[in-house]
Amino acid sequence: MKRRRTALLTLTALLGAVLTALPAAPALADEVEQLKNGTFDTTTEPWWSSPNVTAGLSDGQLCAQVPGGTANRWDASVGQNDLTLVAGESYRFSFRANGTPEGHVVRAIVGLSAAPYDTWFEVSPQLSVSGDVYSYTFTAPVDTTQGQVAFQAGGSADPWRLCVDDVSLLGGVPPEVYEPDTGPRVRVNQVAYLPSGPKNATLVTDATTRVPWRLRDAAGTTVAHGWTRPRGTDVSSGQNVHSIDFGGYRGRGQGLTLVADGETSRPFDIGAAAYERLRLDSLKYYYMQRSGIAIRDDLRPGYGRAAGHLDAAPNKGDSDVPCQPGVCNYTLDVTGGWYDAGDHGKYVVNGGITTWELLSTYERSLLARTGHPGRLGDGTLDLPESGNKVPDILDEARWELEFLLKMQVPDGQPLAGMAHHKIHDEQWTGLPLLPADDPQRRELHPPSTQATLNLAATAAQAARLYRPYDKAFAARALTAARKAWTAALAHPELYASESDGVGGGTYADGDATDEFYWAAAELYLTTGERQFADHVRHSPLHTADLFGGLGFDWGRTATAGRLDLATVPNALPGRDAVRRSVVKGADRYLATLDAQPYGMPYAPPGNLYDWGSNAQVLNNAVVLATAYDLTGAAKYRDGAVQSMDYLLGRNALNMSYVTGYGEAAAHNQHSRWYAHELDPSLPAPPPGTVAGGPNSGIQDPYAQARLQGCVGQFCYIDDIQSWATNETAINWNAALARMASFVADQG
Ligand code: 9MR
Repeated sequence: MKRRRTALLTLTALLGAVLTALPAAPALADEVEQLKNGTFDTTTEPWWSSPNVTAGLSDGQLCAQVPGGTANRWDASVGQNDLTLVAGESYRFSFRANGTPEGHVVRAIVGLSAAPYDTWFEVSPQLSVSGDVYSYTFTAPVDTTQGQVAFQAGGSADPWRLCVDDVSLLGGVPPEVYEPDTGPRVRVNQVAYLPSGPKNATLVTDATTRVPWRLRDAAGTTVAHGWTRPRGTDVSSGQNVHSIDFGGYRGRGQGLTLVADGETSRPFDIGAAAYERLRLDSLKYYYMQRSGIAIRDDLRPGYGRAAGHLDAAPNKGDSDVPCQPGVCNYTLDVTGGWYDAGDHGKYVVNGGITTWELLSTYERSLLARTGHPGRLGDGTLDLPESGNKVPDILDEARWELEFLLKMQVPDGQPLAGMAHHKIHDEQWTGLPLLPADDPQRRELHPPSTQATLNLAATAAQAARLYRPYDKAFAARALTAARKAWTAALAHPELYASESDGVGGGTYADGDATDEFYWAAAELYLTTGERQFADHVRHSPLHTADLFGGLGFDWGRTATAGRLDLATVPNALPGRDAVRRSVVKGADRYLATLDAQPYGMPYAPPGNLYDWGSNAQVLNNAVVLATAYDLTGAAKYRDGAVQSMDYLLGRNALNMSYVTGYGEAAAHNQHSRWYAHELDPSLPAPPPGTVAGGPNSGIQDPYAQARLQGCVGQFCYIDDIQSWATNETAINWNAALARMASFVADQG
């Protein structure tokens, strides 16, 4: 485009003048353009376009006539291949773009030009007719000579015209400096404190001696005051902090604020209502993760969608799924279940721990002194099954249980009774992509010991919990659990491969001792049989300390068994020691929580926050909550309740990690269908969705470009592209549901 080029030349001339007058800036010397012909002065070579797109020169720009009626963004594209990118080097990707008619979205990406088409950077601006200039910096995660820049314009019902100009990919630029907006320095639970519960906050300050604080009601009247407690440098954030304890205040109210050091916190309530809502929202999430069923818009306004992975094109469907080549000679109907996370995969290991945590949320409501089964009863979750006289939480968990049962290798086949580790797409897909639009072939992956024991554990647990509602299902579940247990004993070391991670996550785990312990515990609790009690008592994990810095999760499942042995009535010899071990673990987490100025029961070794750290914080809180259920001692209840403050805003980023809860809350979780950030016509994640949270590994390129060198709590970014820090996942929401339900019960 002529006019723009003149402007650009003028800027270069100016810069040149400045540069001759000043010592040369070294960063600029290395900046190298990677694209050929991004200005389209006389030709569009060497840019390509997909066959359904007519592209050509128009007014010094590249313009593309995009057909209507395609499903995905990448179904209609223009781009340039054969780019060389260097791992760790930062690039400025800039372009000018316009779209007619107004408001169409283009997905601009830098990625791999060949399968599996990894995307290293993407943006999806909504274009105007007059056009805008877009400019971004990202850091390449790999070395490649097969890089690609592409503008993907498909997915529109109607045809439209896309024009781009001044497309540039400049290498050797300084990496982007990312400064999170952390708002006021007084950090509170932005949702609610319980009237009779602990009330703590954290102040980020340079002050080294105590400063006064005031608690104000919504009208601005001071209702309590006191002094902060200086805590020095907080390891988890690297900040100098004070803590504030305003637990002496027991009034109720809405819109309170805490003022200290000249800063006013975000508003919060004192009351239990929000936790009653969160208990249900965090559970209502599962219906929207369901595969194989249309989501009814009347039940989830704004979230209705077509059924995913039944057999309607372009889905290949989950009703007749073959194995990966060479793995088996049969196909299985594995329809149903929940999508794991932001992807369309379904994994037995993660499905297992998730189902366990939902079922134990229900089981706790039956057994604990503060449990209220009615709050999880029939009609509470607005499900298609509501009204069937079965508690809704059991209806929801059954959707997954039926899928887990389908993943068992049929009789007569090699490895009969084992469970396939997972089923997912042959290749990774991009975002956004509604489940019903996924065109990939689906494959069963080899059975694993861990998947088999996840099936055994949850099916055994289901057998005791569904018996009052559906005897036949309970019996079927127990038969499958026994069969899985026997098969796992016969194949105790069949592990999923670390390298089987194309098209879905690996969920690889090199140790099944914990799954054996957990499955034996559940089988024992349901049947009371000696063989299972013996396995439990002889497991090295029975007396091991399970309550370390990291919380339990899909790969560390022994705690699930230990907690249930402690809480579900049983006659295991030595059961008192089991109960004491949980209380001892809780003492450890209380000590951690007290030592942390942000008050969470989580201090991972080396301050290295793990993938899904938010769920680990929550699961450590579950240990505290269980110690309260076992002992009735208020300190454990208060510790469990206080742990929620961290999730809901009392943290270094001053944000709630739960959508719809708190004034500044995460809302861009990585998901192929709650992809509002990429496509305004899609919904954002539903209320009550927890983000994975700070992850020191920052495995995704988006986080890598912005969070290099991040300290603990700062290893998080609320962007849909950060799948390592900001995904939604069924196991993480289960930990949230478990804790929301506990806290609501304390109100
Ligand atoms: O939560 C999982 C984390 O613990 C693993 O380290 C990681 C890599 O295997 O995978 C995470 O789980 C993802 C899964 O593999 C695929 N679906 C999305 C899950 C959440 O990110």
